[in-house]
Amino acid sequence: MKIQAAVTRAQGEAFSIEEVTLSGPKANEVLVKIVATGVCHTDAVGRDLGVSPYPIVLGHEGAGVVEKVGENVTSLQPGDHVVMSFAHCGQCENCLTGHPTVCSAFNELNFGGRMDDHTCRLHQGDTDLHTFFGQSSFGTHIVAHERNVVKVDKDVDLALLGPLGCGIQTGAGTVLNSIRPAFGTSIAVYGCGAVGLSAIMAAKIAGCQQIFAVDVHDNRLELALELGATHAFNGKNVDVVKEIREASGGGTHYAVESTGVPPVVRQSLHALRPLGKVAIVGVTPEMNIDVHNDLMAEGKGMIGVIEGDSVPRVFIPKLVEFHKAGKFPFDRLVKFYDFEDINQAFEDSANGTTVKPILRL
Ligand code: CXF
Repeated sequence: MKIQAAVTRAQGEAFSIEEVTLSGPKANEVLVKIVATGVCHTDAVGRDLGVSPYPIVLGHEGAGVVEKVGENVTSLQPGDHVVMSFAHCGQCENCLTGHPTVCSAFNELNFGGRMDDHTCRLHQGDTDLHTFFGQSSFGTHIVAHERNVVKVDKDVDLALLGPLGCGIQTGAGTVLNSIRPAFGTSIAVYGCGAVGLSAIMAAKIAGCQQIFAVDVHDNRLELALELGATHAFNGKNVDVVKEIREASGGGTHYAVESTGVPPVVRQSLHALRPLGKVAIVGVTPEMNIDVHNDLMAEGKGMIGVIEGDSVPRVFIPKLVEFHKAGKFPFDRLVKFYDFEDINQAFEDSANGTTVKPILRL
């Protein structure tokens, strides 16, 4: 079928919305009409840094309605409201033990540019357009493997839900699936973008008593306080480590580092109390930080968490329930854009004016 999709033809090029051909669904795949899709920093990485082959259709926070199912699909049917998440093989030991975010084929399936049968579903003439995260949601329709398609409640505005497939599940899952803070403990969240703010809302759900928000933008810190942070520090104005150590009585029990900025990663470790644990979520450039004293003299821990260590088909419906109950108001992070304004949405995300852009298709 002919669809409209935002094509990235070469590294660093602006998106161009064009007619392309979509084939499939093959066996175990579904065809989804996209209603809306979130914009995530990783899409900008895909556009600018050549992590996946070009030409490509990016986008990995799609939400839409199932139009057609391929052979052998048993868990979905036409008309279902769905959110697409990351691709995973479903067969390796990590997938089978409930950790598909560290699937042994994660990089190949999400960044390799092809579906799991090594072919593409998007084409222009004789040219294959590569796939991103097994979905390529910057288009009016997509084909995805059944496994990374999550059925969601029809009672919620579907246009809001795409970011649950990546950015929001990353922040919330890091707290609720990975760190699992004990009731009444303290946590510091570095970076108040979509990931950090989702971590803050999740820390409130988990019953953290002190939730420290750190950012360099006052408007984001204000939003963090409205969403559950108990303290907010602007890293441009204060010594964050000193302030957090003082206010928490010697450092926090936990931290989530979502900036990927090496000096901030260092702060997140230093502002922990002995035995404290920091989850690294932000993607960093090459980074050298001396962790020996924190780890070996104070027993601190540092772990990397991908996609919130989530099982999307289990975790995303739970986040939707919390949202319906008013306990996970992630709609506060969102600004909607028309699909044609995709380049503007990326610009607003990069300069910090919009926390989570969502494109309406
Ligand atoms: C990504 C972050 C970098 C590692 C792979 C998963 N998540 C969302 O964009």
